[in-house]
Amino acid sequence: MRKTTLLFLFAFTAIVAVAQQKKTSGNPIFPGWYADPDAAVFGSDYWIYPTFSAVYEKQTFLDAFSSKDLVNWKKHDKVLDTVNVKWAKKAVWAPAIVKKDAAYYLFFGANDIQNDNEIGGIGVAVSKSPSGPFKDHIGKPLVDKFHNGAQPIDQFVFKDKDGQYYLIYGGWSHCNIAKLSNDFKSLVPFKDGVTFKEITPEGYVEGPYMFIRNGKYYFMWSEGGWTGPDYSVAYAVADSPMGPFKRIGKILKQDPKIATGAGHHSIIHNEKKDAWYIVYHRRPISETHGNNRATCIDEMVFDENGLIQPIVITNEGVKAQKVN
Ligand code: FUB
Repeated sequence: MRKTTLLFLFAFTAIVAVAQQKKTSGNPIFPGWYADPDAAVFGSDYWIYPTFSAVYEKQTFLDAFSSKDLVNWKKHDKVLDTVNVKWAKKAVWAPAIVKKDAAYYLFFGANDIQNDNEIGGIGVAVSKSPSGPFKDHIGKPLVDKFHNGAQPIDQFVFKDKDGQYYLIYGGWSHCNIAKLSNDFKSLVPFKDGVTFKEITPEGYVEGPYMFIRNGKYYFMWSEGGWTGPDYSVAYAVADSPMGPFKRIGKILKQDPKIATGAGHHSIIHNEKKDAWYIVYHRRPISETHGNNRATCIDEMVFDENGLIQPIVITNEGVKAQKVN
């Protein structure tokens, strides 16, 4: 065979390989150590806001990623930087994004406080664009103390059917729900005067997430230790965001042939196709270091009774899917 023919064949094979690769997202979906991914849909774009997974002292910013098809992702550097949040010094964790009216709000944990005497907790930053720059919304943490034993980290913002926004959060195996004020600058007590209501289900460790499907409230959380292989996700279903939440079972966990420590997730619902995706982090089988976590995506399927089927974690990820 002539050299030019060989070169042509080589180039053709490479092009076909790239084209085939592009048909699915692959897992991880973007390079780098990124954990605790919070996913959202804004207009015709998917967005993911993860934790930069590194030693606490280097966790002083948050990057974001956007995509039109779940396959090709664009990085947005430092959408939040602690330069714009005076009280946040380290351990900027587990972003939670929400769009309200004309603004984007990015909730985050910072400083990994161990007691009520330390400065830190859950903050909120605001921007006119999903790509930032996000600036501190209130100049101090929104939650800066332990309530009901919950470390103020791992926040999720949930919008109920009536338009009320709730902060659902908590580490150290306790989960609280609190009502957000309309301007997201404070928390509003419930009718009984209590501000923080504990909704911790059996097995809960951290990383709460909530969504509504067919009128039911699905509550999900992470179990196990985040630096180890047994990190995983379980869920419960209730008729109210306050629960009570009775644990149904685990739906995401390691597959030692693919990856370990699969947990701290969020959900994408493509309403047009009624397709559900779970976005989560996991540790490649070649890695054992706690921080070596990468962001992945797989399909989430319900059975006819509305129960979530165990997630099959893959190397392929998901097929291309536009928002509309
Ligand atoms: O990324 C730091 C911490 O690891 C998160 O806050 C936890 O949920 C765990 O994923």
